[in-house]
Amino acid sequence: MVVDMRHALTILFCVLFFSGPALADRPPIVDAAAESQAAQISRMSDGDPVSRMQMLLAARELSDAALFALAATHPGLVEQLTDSTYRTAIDYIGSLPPPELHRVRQGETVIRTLRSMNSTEQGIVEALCEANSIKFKKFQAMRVGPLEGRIYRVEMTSTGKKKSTVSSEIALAWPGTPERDEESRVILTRYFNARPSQINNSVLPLIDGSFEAGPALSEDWVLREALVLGPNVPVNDIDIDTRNAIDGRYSLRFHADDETRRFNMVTQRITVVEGMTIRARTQVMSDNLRVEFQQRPTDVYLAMSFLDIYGTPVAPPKRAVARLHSHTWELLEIIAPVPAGADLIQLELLSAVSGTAWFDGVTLELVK
Ligand SMILES: [Ca+2]
Repeated sequence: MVVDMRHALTILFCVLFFSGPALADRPPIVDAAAESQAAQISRMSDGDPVSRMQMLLAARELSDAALFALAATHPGLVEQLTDSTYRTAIDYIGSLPPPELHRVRQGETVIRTLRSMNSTEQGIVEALCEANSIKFKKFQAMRVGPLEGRIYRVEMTSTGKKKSTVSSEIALAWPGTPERDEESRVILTRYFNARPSQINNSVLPLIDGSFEAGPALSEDWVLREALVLGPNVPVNDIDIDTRNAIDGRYSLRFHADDETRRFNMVTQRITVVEGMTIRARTQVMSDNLRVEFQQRPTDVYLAMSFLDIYGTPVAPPKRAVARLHSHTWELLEIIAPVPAGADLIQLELLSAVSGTAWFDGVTLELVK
Protein backbone atom coordinates (compact mmCIF):
# COMPACT_ATOMS: atom_id res chain seq x y z
CA MET A 1 0.00 0.00 0.00
CA VAL A 2 2.86 2.31 0.90
CA VAL A 3 4.50 1.41 -2.40
CA ASP A 4 1.29 2.19 -4.27
CA MET A 5 1.11 5.58 -2.63
CA ARG A 6 4.64 6.26 -3.73
CA HIS A 7 3.83 5.29 -7.30
CA ALA A 8 0.80 7.50 -7.21
CA LEU A 9 3.00 10.37 -6.08
CA THR A 10 5.58 9.63 -8.76
CA ILE A 11 2.87 9.76 -11.39
CA LEU A 12 1.68 13.03 -9.92
CA PHE A 13 5.20 14.45 -10.19
CA CYS A 14 5.48 13.15 -13.73
CA VAL A 15 2.32 15.01 -14.61
CA LEU A 16 3.46 18.14 -12.81
CA PHE A 17 7.08 18.29 -13.89
CA PHE A 18 7.77 15.91 -16.76
CA SER A 19 5.08 16.79 -19.19
CA GLY A 20 7.81 18.81 -20.88
CA PRO A 21 8.18 22.57 -20.90
CA ALA A 22 4.87 24.34 -21.32
CA LEU A 23 5.84 25.96 -24.58
CA ALA A 24 3.66 28.98 -25.09
CA ASP A 25 2.40 29.92 -28.54
CA ARG A 26 2.97 33.55 -27.73
CA PRO A 27 5.48 35.26 -25.45
CA PRO A 28 4.19 35.81 -21.91
CA ILE A 29 2.68 39.21 -21.20
CA VAL A 30 4.67 40.84 -18.43
CA ASP A 31 2.34 42.96 -16.29
CA ALA A 32 3.19 45.07 -13.23
CA ALA A 33 2.62 42.14 -10.84
CA ALA A 34 5.01 39.91 -12.79
CA GLU A 35 7.61 42.72 -12.91
CA SER A 36 7.37 43.22 -9.18
CA GLN A 37 7.65 39.49 -8.38
CA ALA A 38 10.71 39.23 -10.64
CA ALA A 39 12.25 42.35 -9.05
CA GLN A 40 11.92 40.81 -5.57
CA ILE A 41 13.98 37.80 -6.66
CA SER A 42 16.53 39.77 -8.68
CA ARG A 43 17.27 41.99 -5.67
CA MET A 44 18.40 38.96 -3.62
CA SER A 45 22.13 38.40 -3.17
CA ASP A 46 23.59 36.14 -5.90
CA GLY A 47 27.30 36.14 -5.10
CA ASP A 48 27.73 32.47 -4.11
CA PRO A 49 26.07 29.11 -4.86
CA VAL A 50 24.08 29.00 -1.61
CA SER A 51 22.60 32.48 -2.24
CA ARG A 52 21.71 31.47 -5.79
CA MET A 53 20.07 28.29 -4.48
CA GLN A 54 17.95 30.50 -2.16
CA MET A 55 16.92 32.51 -5.24
CA LEU A 56 15.99 29.31 -7.10
CA LEU A 57 13.90 28.10 -4.16
CA ALA A 58 12.16 31.48 -3.86
CA ALA A 59 11.51 31.72 -7.61
CA ARG A 60 9.76 28.33 -7.86
CA GLU A 61 6.37 29.94 -7.32
CA LEU A 62 6.74 32.48 -10.15
CA SER A 63 4.42 32.45 -13.16
CA ASP A 64 5.83 32.17 -16.69
CA ALA A 65 5.38 35.94 -17.08
CA ALA A 66 7.39 36.64 -13.91
CA LEU A 67 10.06 34.15 -14.99
CA PHE A 68 10.29 35.89 -18.37
CA ALA A 69 10.80 39.21 -16.54
CA LEU A 70 13.41 37.61 -14.23
CA ALA A 71 15.28 36.28 -17.29
CA ALA A 72 16.22 39.89 -18.10
CA THR A 73 18.60 39.94 -15.13
CA HIS A 74 19.12 36.24 -14.32
CA PRO A 75 18.73 34.11 -17.47
CA GLY A 76 20.72 31.22 -15.92
CA LEU A 77 18.36 30.90 -12.96
CA VAL A 78 15.33 30.93 -15.24
CA GLU A 79 16.90 28.27 -17.46
CA GLN A 80 17.21 26.03 -14.39
CA LEU A 81 13.61 26.68 -13.33
CA THR A 82 12.22 25.82 -16.78
CA ASP A 83 14.35 22.74 -17.55
CA SER A 84 12.74 19.55 -16.21
CA THR A 85 15.90 17.88 -14.83
CA TYR A 86 17.24 21.00 -13.12
CA ARG A 87 13.76 21.84 -11.90
CA THR A 88 13.24 18.41 -10.32
CA ALA A 89 16.58 18.72 -8.50
CA ILE A 90 15.53 22.16 -7.19
CA ASP A 91 12.14 20.77 -6.16
CA TYR A 92 13.94 17.95 -4.36
CA ILE A 93 15.78 20.51 -2.22
CA GLY A 94 12.50 22.35 -1.65
CA SER A 95 10.91 19.08 -0.43
CA LEU A 96 13.44 18.58 2.38
CA PRO A 97 12.05 18.71 5.94
CA PRO A 98 12.40 22.19 7.53
CA PRO A 99 15.46 21.38 9.72
CA GLU A 100 17.35 20.02 6.68
CA LEU A 101 16.24 22.93 4.52
CA HIS A 102 17.58 25.22 7.22
CA ARG A 103 20.95 23.48 6.95
CA VAL A 104 20.85 23.94 3.16
CA ARG A 105 20.26 27.67 3.67
CA GLN A 106 23.26 27.76 6.05
CA GLY A 107 25.46 26.31 3.30
CA GLU A 108 25.90 22.92 4.96
CA THR A 109 26.05 19.67 3.00
CA VAL A 110 23.02 17.47 3.67
CA ILE A 111 23.00 13.69 3.16
CA ARG A 112 19.71 11.77 2.97
CA THR A 113 19.00 8.06 2.71
CA LEU A 114 15.60 6.51 1.90
CA ARG A 115 15.08 5.66 5.55
CA SER A 116 14.91 9.31 6.57
CA MET A 117 12.72 10.43 3.64
CA ASN A 118 8.99 11.02 3.64
CA SER A 119 6.88 9.92 0.69
CA THR A 120 7.05 13.29 -1.14
CA GLU A 121 10.83 13.32 -0.95
CA GLN A 122 11.00 9.66 -2.03
CA GLY A 123 8.72 10.35 -4.98
CA ILE A 124 11.02 13.10 -6.25
CA VAL A 125 14.10 10.92 -5.73
CA GLU A 126 12.46 8.20 -7.79
CA ALA A 127 11.78 10.71 -10.56
CA LEU A 128 15.37 11.97 -10.37
CA CYS A 129 16.69 8.41 -10.57
CA GLU A 130 14.61 7.82 -13.66
CA ALA A 131 15.75 11.07 -15.30
CA ASN A 132 19.37 10.02 -14.66
CA SER A 133 18.93 6.36 -15.74
CA ILE A 134 19.49 5.01 -12.22
CA LYS A 135 17.48 1.99 -11.07
CA PHE A 136 15.56 3.15 -8.00
CA LYS A 137 16.23 -0.23 -6.35
CA LYS A 138 19.96 0.53 -6.48
CA PHE A 139 19.63 4.03 -4.99
CA GLN A 140 21.74 4.65 -1.86
CA ALA A 141 21.74 8.32 -0.86
CA MET A 142 21.29 11.95 -1.89
CA ARG A 143 23.93 14.50 -1.06
CA VAL A 144 23.30 18.21 -1.64
CA GLY A 145 25.62 21.13 -0.93
CA PRO A 146 27.78 23.88 -2.46
CA LEU A 147 30.92 22.87 -4.41
CA GLU A 148 34.12 24.90 -4.81
CA GLY A 149 32.27 28.22 -4.56
CA ARG A 150 31.07 27.64 -8.14
CA ILE A 151 27.96 25.50 -8.12
CA TYR A 152 25.37 23.82 -5.93
CA ARG A 153 25.67 20.07 -6.35
CA VAL A 154 22.86 17.54 -6.13
CA GLU A 155 24.51 14.13 -6.06
CA MET A 156 22.87 10.71 -6.11
CA THR A 157 24.78 7.57 -5.22
CA SER A 158 23.69 4.07 -6.19
CA THR A 159 25.04 0.53 -6.13
CA GLY A 160 26.90 -0.39 -9.30
CA LYS A 161 28.60 -3.53 -10.53
CA LYS A 162 30.27 -5.72 -7.89
CA LYS A 163 28.67 -3.61 -5.16
CA SER A 164 30.70 -0.54 -6.15
CA THR A 165 29.21 2.89 -5.48
CA VAL A 166 28.35 4.97 -8.52
CA SER A 167 27.53 8.67 -8.28
CA SER A 168 25.63 10.90 -10.62
CA GLU A 169 25.34 14.65 -10.18
CA ILE A 170 23.38 17.67 -11.28
CA ALA A 171 25.18 21.04 -11.09
CA LEU A 172 22.86 23.89 -10.14
CA ALA A 173 23.20 27.58 -9.25
CA TRP A 174 26.16 28.32 -11.48
CA PRO A 175 27.29 31.99 -11.53
CA GLY A 176 25.90 34.32 -14.16
CA THR A 177 28.77 35.04 -16.54
CA PRO A 178 28.51 36.71 -19.95
CA GLU A 179 29.07 33.55 -21.98
CA ARG A 180 26.85 31.21 -19.94
CA ASP A 181 24.09 33.84 -19.67
CA GLU A 182 24.04 34.16 -23.46
CA GLU A 183 23.64 30.37 -23.74
CA SER A 184 20.68 30.59 -21.34
CA ARG A 185 19.10 33.41 -23.37
CA VAL A 186 19.27 31.24 -26.50
CA ILE A 187 17.60 28.32 -24.68
CA LEU A 188 14.96 30.61 -23.13
CA THR A 189 14.18 32.25 -26.47
CA ARG A 190 12.92 28.83 -27.60
CA TYR A 191 11.06 28.25 -24.34
CA PHE A 192 9.25 31.60 -24.23
CA ASN A 193 9.00 32.15 -27.99
CA ALA A 194 10.68 35.50 -27.37
CA ARG A 195 14.14 36.61 -26.39
CA PRO A 196 14.41 37.81 -22.76
CA SER A 197 15.28 41.50 -22.66
CA GLN A 198 18.44 42.90 -21.12
CA ILE A 199 16.93 46.30 -20.33
CA ASN A 200 17.32 45.95 -16.58
CA ASN A 201 21.07 45.61 -16.69
CA SER A 202 22.44 47.31 -19.77
CA VAL A 203 25.89 46.08 -20.48
CA LEU A 204 28.58 48.71 -20.85
CA PRO A 205 31.07 48.18 -23.68
CA LEU A 206 33.72 46.23 -21.79
CA ILE A 207 35.60 44.03 -24.25
CA ASP A 208 36.76 40.47 -23.58
CA GLY A 209 35.72 40.39 -19.92
CA SER A 210 36.10 36.61 -19.96
CA PHE A 211 39.62 36.59 -21.46
CA GLU A 212 38.48 34.33 -24.28
CA ALA A 213 40.31 36.12 -27.13
CA GLY A 214 42.97 33.41 -27.22
CA PRO A 215 45.95 32.06 -25.31
CA ALA A 216 47.49 35.56 -25.01
CA LEU A 217 46.09 38.67 -23.31
CA SER A 218 44.13 40.65 -25.91
CA GLU A 219 44.93 44.27 -26.81
CA ASP A 220 41.68 45.38 -25.21
CA TRP A 221 43.37 44.94 -21.85
CA VAL A 222 46.32 47.25 -21.13
CA LEU A 223 49.08 46.58 -18.62
CA ARG A 224 49.82 49.57 -16.37
CA GLU A 225 52.25 49.86 -13.50
CA ALA A 226 50.50 49.50 -10.13
CA LEU A 227 53.43 49.61 -7.71
CA VAL A 228 57.18 49.21 -7.48
CA LEU A 229 59.01 47.90 -4.41
CA GLY A 230 62.60 49.20 -4.79
CA PRO A 231 64.21 48.25 -8.13
CA ASN A 232 62.16 47.92 -11.31
CA VAL A 233 62.68 44.17 -11.88
CA PRO A 234 61.69 41.35 -11.73
CA VAL A 235 58.11 42.01 -12.92
CA ASN A 236 55.07 39.95 -11.88
CA ASP A 237 53.89 37.26 -14.33
CA ILE A 238 50.60 38.04 -16.04
CA ASP A 239 49.22 35.61 -18.58
CA ILE A 240 46.15 33.77 -19.84
CA ASP A 241 45.48 30.47 -18.10
CA THR A 242 44.14 27.85 -20.49
CA ARG A 243 43.23 25.29 -17.80
CA ASN A 244 41.26 27.24 -15.18
CA ALA A 245 38.12 29.23 -15.96
CA ILE A 246 34.75 29.93 -14.45
CA ASP A 247 33.37 31.26 -17.74
CA GLY A 248 34.39 29.83 -21.12
CA ARG A 249 37.86 28.28 -21.42
CA TYR A 250 40.39 30.87 -20.28
CA SER A 251 41.09 33.13 -17.32
CA LEU A 252 43.60 35.84 -16.39
CA ARG A 253 46.41 34.72 -14.07
CA PHE A 254 48.82 36.72 -11.88
CA HIS A 255 51.84 35.18 -10.26
CA ALA A 256 54.56 36.71 -8.06
CA ASP A 257 56.99 35.74 -5.29
CA ASP A 258 59.16 37.45 -2.69
CA GLU A 259 61.69 38.43 -5.41
CA THR A 260 59.10 40.35 -7.47
CA ARG A 261 59.66 44.11 -7.38
CA ARG A 262 57.42 45.61 -10.06
CA PHE A 263 53.69 44.81 -10.16
CA ASN A 264 51.62 45.58 -13.21
CA MET A 265 47.83 45.60 -13.24
CA VAL A 266 45.50 44.71 -16.10
CA THR A 267 43.23 47.60 -17.07
CA GLN A 268 40.55 48.67 -19.50
CA ARG A 269 39.05 52.14 -19.95
CA ILE A 270 35.39 52.61 -20.76
CA THR A 271 33.55 55.82 -21.61
CA VAL A 272 30.88 56.74 -19.08
CA VAL A 273 28.59 59.65 -18.25
CA GLU A 274 28.43 61.48 -14.93
CA GLY A 275 25.48 60.36 -12.80
CA MET A 276 25.38 56.76 -14.07
CA THR A 277 25.50 54.05 -11.41
CA ILE A 278 27.82 51.29 -12.46
CA ARG A 279 28.33 47.76 -11.22
CA ALA A 280 31.61 45.96 -11.93
CA ARG A 281 32.06 42.33 -11.03
CA THR A 282 34.68 39.63 -11.38
CA GLN A 283 35.23 36.18 -9.99
CA VAL A 284 38.61 35.58 -8.34
CA MET A 285 40.37 32.39 -7.29
CA SER A 286 43.65 32.10 -5.38
CA ASP A 287 46.44 29.69 -4.58
CA ASN A 288 48.65 30.40 -1.59
CA LEU A 289 48.38 34.19 -1.75
CA ARG A 290 50.58 35.55 1.03
CA VAL A 291 52.31 38.75 2.04
CA GLU A 292 56.12 38.77 1.78
CA PHE A 293 58.85 41.42 1.61
CA GLN A 294 57.15 44.85 1.48
CA GLN A 295 53.87 43.63 -0.03
CA ARG A 296 50.49 44.71 1.38
CA PRO A 297 47.55 42.35 2.06
CA THR A 298 45.05 44.72 0.41
CA ASP A 299 46.80 44.65 -2.99
CA VAL A 300 44.70 41.88 -4.55
CA TYR A 301 41.64 43.60 -5.96
CA LEU A 302 39.16 44.74 -8.54
CA ALA A 303 39.18 48.54 -8.72
CA MET A 304 37.37 51.27 -10.58
CA SER A 305 39.23 54.56 -11.15
CA PHE A 306 37.41 57.67 -12.38
CA LEU A 307 39.30 59.67 -15.00
CA ASP A 308 38.73 62.78 -17.06
CA ILE A 309 39.22 62.80 -20.82
CA TYR A 310 43.00 63.25 -20.34
CA GLY A 311 43.26 60.24 -18.02
CA THR A 312 43.68 62.26 -14.84
CA PRO A 313 41.89 60.85 -11.78
CA VAL A 314 38.99 63.07 -10.64
CA ALA A 315 37.89 61.11 -7.54
CA PRO A 316 39.29 58.41 -5.25
CA PRO A 317 39.08 54.91 -6.79
CA LYS A 318 36.66 52.26 -5.52
CA ARG A 319 38.09 48.88 -4.65
CA ALA A 320 36.85 45.37 -3.83
CA VAL A 321 39.70 43.54 -2.11
CA ALA A 322 40.08 39.75 -2.43
CA ARG A 323 40.89 37.32 0.35
CA LEU A 324 44.43 35.94 0.58
CA HIS A 325 45.50 32.28 1.07
CA SER A 326 43.85 29.64 -1.16
CA HIS A 327 40.23 29.67 -2.20
CA THR A 328 38.00 28.67 -5.09
CA TRP A 329 36.11 31.22 -7.21
CA GLU A 330 34.61 34.09 -5.22
CA LEU A 331 32.78 37.21 -6.33
CA LEU A 332 34.25 40.72 -6.10
CA GLU A 333 31.81 43.54 -6.75
CA ILE A 334 31.84 47.34 -6.90
CA ILE A 335 28.69 49.43 -7.25
CA ALA A 336 29.43 53.13 -7.60
CA PRO A 337 28.01 56.33 -9.09
CA VAL A 338 30.13 58.07 -11.71
CA PRO A 339 31.37 61.25 -9.98
CA ALA A 340 31.27 64.77 -11.43
CA GLY A 341 33.98 65.42 -13.99
CA ALA A 342 34.57 61.75 -14.90
CA ASP A 343 34.56 60.85 -18.59
CA LEU A 344 36.11 57.41 -18.29
CA ILE A 345 36.33 54.64 -15.80
CA GLN A 346 39.39 52.46 -15.66
CA LEU A 347 38.74 48.90 -14.49
CA GLU A 348 41.79 47.47 -12.74
CA LEU A 349 42.67 43.90 -11.84
CA LEU A 350 45.69 43.34 -9.63
CA SER A 351 47.40 40.76 -7.49
CA ALA A 352 50.54 42.28 -5.96
CA VAL A 353 51.39 39.67 -3.33
CA SER A 354 53.23 36.34 -3.53
CA GLY A 355 51.27 33.37 -4.92
CA THR A 356 48.81 32.96 -7.77
CA ALA A 357 45.48 34.68 -8.43
CA TRP A 358 43.04 34.12 -11.28
CA PHE A 359 40.35 36.52 -12.52
CA ASP A 360 37.51 35.63 -14.89
CA GLY A 361 33.97 36.63 -15.86
CA VAL A 362 34.51 40.41 -15.57
CA THR A 363 31.28 42.31 -16.22
CA LEU A 364 30.35 45.97 -16.27
CA GLU A 365 26.72 47.04 -16.11
CA LEU A 366 24.65 50.13 -15.80
CA VAL A 367 22.36 49.59 -12.83
CA LYS A 368 20.60 52.98 -12.83
CA1 LIG B 1 36.92 33.02 -19.27
